[in-house]
Amino acid sequence: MLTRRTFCTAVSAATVLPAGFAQAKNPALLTAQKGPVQLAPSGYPQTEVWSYDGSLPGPELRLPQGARLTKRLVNALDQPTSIHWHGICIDNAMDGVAGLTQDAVPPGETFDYNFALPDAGTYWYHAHTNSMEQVARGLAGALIVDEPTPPDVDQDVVLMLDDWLIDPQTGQFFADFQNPMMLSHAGRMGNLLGVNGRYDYTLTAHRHERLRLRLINAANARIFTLHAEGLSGWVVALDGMPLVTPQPITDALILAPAQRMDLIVDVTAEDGAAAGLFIP
Ligand SMILES: [Cu+2]
Repeated sequence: MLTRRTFCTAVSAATVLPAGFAQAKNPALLTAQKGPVQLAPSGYPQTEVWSYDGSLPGPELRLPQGARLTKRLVNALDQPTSIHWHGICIDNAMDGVAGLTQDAVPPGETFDYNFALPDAGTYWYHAHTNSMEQVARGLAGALIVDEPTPPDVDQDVVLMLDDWLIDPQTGQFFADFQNPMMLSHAGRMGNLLGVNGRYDYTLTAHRHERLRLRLINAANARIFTLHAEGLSGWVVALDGMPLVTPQPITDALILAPAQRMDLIVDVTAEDGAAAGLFIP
């Protein structure tokens, strides 16, 4: 149905695509809600997604190391939900696993998350109630904790990889989230791949710029294999943990579901040439 290219950094003087998503109204709140977004290419119907604050992925939360994250989850869905803060060393009561560390938040109710962020790195947050469906419908976002002195780069960009299983006729998610055939094989694989909620995500960068790319695999089941082209650099962190010795990028980059990988890369492509991370 769609392009196999996940994203590219266009080194030509292209314009960055408009986000086109609503912004959070109240920064103290994180509202799980339903709403339409244009996930598939124009010409296809909009998709009714479940998201935080109406954007897919949810708002990028970025705080300094040592800060506290305080968010009131507002459940505007019509089923219970909760938020798990993936990879953070956290008070257990804040971990968001419904039935284990808290009760799921019923529709129309709220839950106050309030916890310290002891470690810098690339994390993410996602629903942890009926996760197979809620995460697949879009309830996820990036959580970035900045070092006191971050590496010197020209751009620091989150790239949230995902796939969605959408009926091209209706634009809606195929609703059999517990499909036995999928569960007993490789899991629920989408037919539409995207980055930061877009099937055609591009990032504008120029030759010799140094980029920190924070990859997050938000897909339920897909393992992403990416090849760097027109970029050279290192893997510098995995799952929020800085590597003692950065690893030069020589082979394919492989990200399992929920895995995170920080790259620092220099754009080596000539001006006007395409560069990026591609699925072979
Ligand atoms: Cu998780």
